[in-house]
Amino acid sequence: QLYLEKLRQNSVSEGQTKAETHRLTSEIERITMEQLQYAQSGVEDGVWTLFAEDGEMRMYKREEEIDGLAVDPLKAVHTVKGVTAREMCQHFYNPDVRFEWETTLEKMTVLERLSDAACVVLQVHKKVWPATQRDALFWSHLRKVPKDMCRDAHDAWIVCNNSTEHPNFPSNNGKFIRVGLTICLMCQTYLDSSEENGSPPTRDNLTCKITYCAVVNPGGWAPTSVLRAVYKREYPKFLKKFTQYVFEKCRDKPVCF
Ligand code: 6CM
Repeated sequence: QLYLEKLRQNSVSEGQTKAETHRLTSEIERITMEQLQYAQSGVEDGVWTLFAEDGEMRMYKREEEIDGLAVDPLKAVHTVKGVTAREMCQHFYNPDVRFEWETTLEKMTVLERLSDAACVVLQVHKKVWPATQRDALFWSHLRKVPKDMCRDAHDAWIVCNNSTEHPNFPSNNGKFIRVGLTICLMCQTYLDSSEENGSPPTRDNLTCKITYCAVVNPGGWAPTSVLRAVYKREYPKFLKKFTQYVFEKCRDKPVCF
């Protein structure tokens, strides 16, 4: 409760998002905080297996099954220079730009705008042979991380996406199988020594540390080998493409903290 109060005060005093309440407020607060702690915990415990590496990017997974379906948790870390945590997270959250970087999508509908930093989205993903096509219905929330939870970073932001239900769009209605998901993108901005010199930071002085966590339940039959092959190909492709997209989009714009 204390923590939730701190978050509300933080978002109001920062002047970014109004502390509006709506039917999903408490669920969103709880799961976003859980995801923040999960994202901040390390991958050095011997439980995670490195499966992809490219430059600064590292992707880890844990192989897990529920009722014979692979639900492998994924955790990825990456470092990108020249962008802030806020810029990264805003582009991940904003449904209006999703088709500019998300390559697995066929259709996306914003079902509800709960506040200026929370919405409910229905997505239809491209079909992967030989499995039934999937859809996903989830709330999405963008949030600045309270200063005392940023550790050594200048600032930190998080986006959390989590499955939900909507009476007008029931799951598994014939055409698609609904996936279940809990996904977060947590980004931290680091400044180099320019701050100490007293000059305002430029893009050359910024580094963004990115942590992406995903647990996706395929929701119904999908061959495990195909699923793992799809994830092995798609997650690195997504993170590289998305971070490059944000870098390009922001490079000629004023820095946004
Ligand atoms: O996080 C990512 N994208 C966000 C915005 O779209 C959002 C995405 C959620 C959907 C993730 C589920 C994708 C399922 C794709 C179909 C699976 C096929 C199963 C059949 C295989 C035999 O959080 C980036 C998501 C990158 C996904 C690889």
